[in-house]
Amino acid sequence: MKAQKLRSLFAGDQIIQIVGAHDGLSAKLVEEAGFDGIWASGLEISAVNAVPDANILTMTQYLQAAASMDAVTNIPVIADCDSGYGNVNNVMHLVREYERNGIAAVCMEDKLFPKLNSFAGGEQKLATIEEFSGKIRAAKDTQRNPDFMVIARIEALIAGAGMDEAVARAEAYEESGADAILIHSKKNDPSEILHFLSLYSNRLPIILVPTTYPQISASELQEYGVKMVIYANHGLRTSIHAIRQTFQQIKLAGNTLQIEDKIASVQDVFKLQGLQEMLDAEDYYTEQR
Ligand code: SPV
Ligand code: MG
Repeated sequence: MKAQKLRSLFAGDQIIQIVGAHDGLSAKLVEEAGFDGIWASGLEISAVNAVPDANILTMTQYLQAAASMDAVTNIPVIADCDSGYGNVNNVMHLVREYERNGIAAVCMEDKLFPKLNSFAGGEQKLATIEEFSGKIRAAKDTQRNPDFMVIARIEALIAGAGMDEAVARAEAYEESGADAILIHSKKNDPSEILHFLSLYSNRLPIILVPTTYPQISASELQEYGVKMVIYANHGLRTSIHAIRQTFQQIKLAGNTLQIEDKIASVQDVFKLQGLQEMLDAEDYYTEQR
């Protein structure tokens, strides 16, 4: 059902805007803010476990986080599946499991396992075009619901492999049956991405993650024909900042008086937990009938 919803967003004329989350609560906040979908971010999920974004966690842990997001929201979840957690066998397994858990789309990147976050420096090791194309074909052959989407993420620009390589990969992944292309860049302006867009003929929908080039707006990206934008980690970074400030203020003041009106109320927490709905259901089902 959510896969169908996501397909219909792709068929519409508006740019799709989704936001990163790492659990049920952060996913609910994405939905509450009115976004189109949720990005089950590998960076966020690993960060809230305080481990690097480098496949330290297992597929099951990433899947559980994504499934918790899906369980409490009505908008589609797109799961960041890194490089597919292994080889084509792992890819087939992940597609079965993510699809079975209600996830609308999976995104896989053309790096080797274990992957390293694209902004982490270090060596970004690319899979060969043939190897990654095999993963896309395996994923597409495994899915059961035709609406489920497989997004191919190109890391050639991140790895310094050049524009020609990035375009060649987009064409190869399109050929392999990918439903959309995510082209990633770590440049601090959109020039590299705009150059890519001018060379790739946009046959598949294009997805961007403008973390390092935040100056370009969604409406400008829409004019360039971009179909989806992912604000991948802004909730996580907000919460780190806010929690740190609150804790420092409590430590300094020796009480919580100054921060009480700056933080969410307990009633707000209850609302996000669906407390009233639970109590209403309890009354309804325990009434004498
Ligand atoms: C994530 O959110 O985990 C992503 C986006 O994959 S990035 O951190 O930019 O690689
Ligand atoms: Mg990631």
